[in-house]
Amino acid sequence: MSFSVGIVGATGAVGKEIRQCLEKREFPVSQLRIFGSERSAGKTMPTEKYGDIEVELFDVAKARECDVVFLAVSGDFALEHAEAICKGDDGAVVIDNSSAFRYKPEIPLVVPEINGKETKKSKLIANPNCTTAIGLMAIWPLIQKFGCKRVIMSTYQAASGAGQPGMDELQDGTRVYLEGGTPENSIFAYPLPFNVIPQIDKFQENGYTKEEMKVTWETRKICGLADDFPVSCSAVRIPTIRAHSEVIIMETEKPVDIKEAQKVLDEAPGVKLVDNPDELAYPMPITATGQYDVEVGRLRKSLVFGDYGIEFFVSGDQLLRGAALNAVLVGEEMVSNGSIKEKATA
Ligand code: 11C
Repeated sequence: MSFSVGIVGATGAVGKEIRQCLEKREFPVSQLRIFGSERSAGKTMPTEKYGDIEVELFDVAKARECDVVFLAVSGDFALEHAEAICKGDDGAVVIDNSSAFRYKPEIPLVVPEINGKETKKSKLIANPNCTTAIGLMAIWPLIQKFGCKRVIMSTYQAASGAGQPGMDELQDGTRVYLEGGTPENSIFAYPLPFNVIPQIDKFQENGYTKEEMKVTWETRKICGLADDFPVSCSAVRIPTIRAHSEVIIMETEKPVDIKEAQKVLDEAPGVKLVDNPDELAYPMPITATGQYDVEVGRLRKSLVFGDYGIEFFVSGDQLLRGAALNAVLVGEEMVSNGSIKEKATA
């Protein structure tokens, strides 16, 4: 069985990675269709596996012809078109990377290794925020083993979270800075080279940013926790290119044995345990970049929560586990559970 697959936004940073994940993971594709704006329609996109593909001007009717469509576009675009693409028996499954549908109770928000079964409930699936998805790869196995009373996170987020323009602004600004100039900024609130910025997305009335609240809301929803389960995040932008890092502190219900925690994480899907301080082995953005697995290390008993707490460090590729890989894994799950179906051809 193989499927007609569409990507909307394939020229952006996440869209490119979705196409590459489909190729590398040998997603069963009978036809790959790339949809874009008037600016990119008619251009040719070379692909390794599927040859040269002409970018088609997006319209809902064409997207509906696909079996599954990956949206790597803005929330506004998704809000306008996603439901129309998947509506009815003859619509396509839609896997949306934006935050447009994440907080709607009827739309599954999925990390396949945690709540993949949710994909059976809807033809429209929301892909989580990158920071949430990366952190949960380690948090979820530990919740299952030790239970959890609260989670506190501090993040160190790469420029790629703001897409290709964010990565370009960091690289161009670094060159300017090293030549003695003053870098300009339009994507980030301040110049990012040689700086850290304690703001990602807009400030909310409670003093947290939208990015920080996304981590709270999404952790609760994906892990099936109570609506008031305590999860707090401080999100900080740092001048790295494409892997997010996170310090995570969990207060647990059961006492934590660090060796057991290491074993749990070593066996967890999507996780690479990198935890040998004697050899200076710990997660870093530079080693996590380009990897499917999220690196987890620096595991230690919490000085704050004693036996009932664990602290650790995580680095994961923002464009892969944080976006494209997770979306393609959702697609794979929906192929194997029969939620993505081949349309009958005339
Ligand atoms: C960042 N995490 O690093 C954000 C980008 O909710 O899909 C991801 C925005 C989202 O800037």
